[in-house]
Amino acid sequence: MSGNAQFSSGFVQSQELQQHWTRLVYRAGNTAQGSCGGAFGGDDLLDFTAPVDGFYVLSTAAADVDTVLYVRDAGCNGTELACNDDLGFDDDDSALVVPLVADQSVIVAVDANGAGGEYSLTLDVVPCQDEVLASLVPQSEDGSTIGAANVRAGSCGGIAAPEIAYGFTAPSAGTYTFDTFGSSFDTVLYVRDGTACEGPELACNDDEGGLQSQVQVDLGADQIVTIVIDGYSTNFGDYTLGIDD
Ligand SMILES: [Ca+2]
Ligand SMILES: [Ca+2]
Ligand SMILES: [Ca+2]
Ligand SMILES: [Ca+2]
Repeated sequence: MSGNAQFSSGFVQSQELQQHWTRLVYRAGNTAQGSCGGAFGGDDLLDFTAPVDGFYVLSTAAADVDTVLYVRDAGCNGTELACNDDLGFDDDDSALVVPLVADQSVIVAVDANGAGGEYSLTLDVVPCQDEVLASLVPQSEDGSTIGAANVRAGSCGGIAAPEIAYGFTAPSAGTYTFDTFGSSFDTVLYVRDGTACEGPELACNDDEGGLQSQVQVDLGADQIVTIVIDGYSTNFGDYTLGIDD
């Protein structure tokens, strides 16, 4: 465990919660492996405690190392939360997204298939809600998913497209309608219960009438939901989110 290093939470909380690490793994021992690889390669195990709730986006870049990246719950035999070997058929770097809650401790492992070597590790955090809307109806909100992160998906789509998530509190009990009518692209819309990054999905819709989306959900007074405007396939663009009761 000589390669073990401590992420400083205070350091991570600086600026935009973004970190870039460059480390040497070629002297690290082979102490761990992930479900997707790393059985025979030296590994670098990093303790990390999440400073805030969010989606943690981790990626490696290495010129001469076929990296394997995984995240486990803290402890020697912690449950694996995510594992990635290769970004693509011809790209042996690794990347993954794992939702964590504030103060959750995990081990970030950079492992290797074959020989170790120098790598850089990048850590970014995407909040569970990008913005919080006013608790009123009707309202509409204009925005864009251009350049947004792709860390979420609904049961009806959105795996490969960037998205924006809003927090919304129902001002009174009733049936609420959310839509993306007037948006410039093929949207996917879903609503999750609560403020957690991956709360239970209440509704998901791809197309309603045209390529835009509409869902209806019954909410109690002061119930908080997370509304996500995502895209079909890899689509992105300007949107209008409508909320009515
Ligand atoms: Ca290993
Ligand atoms: Ca790899
Ligand atoms: Ca998405
Ligand atoms: Ca659609």
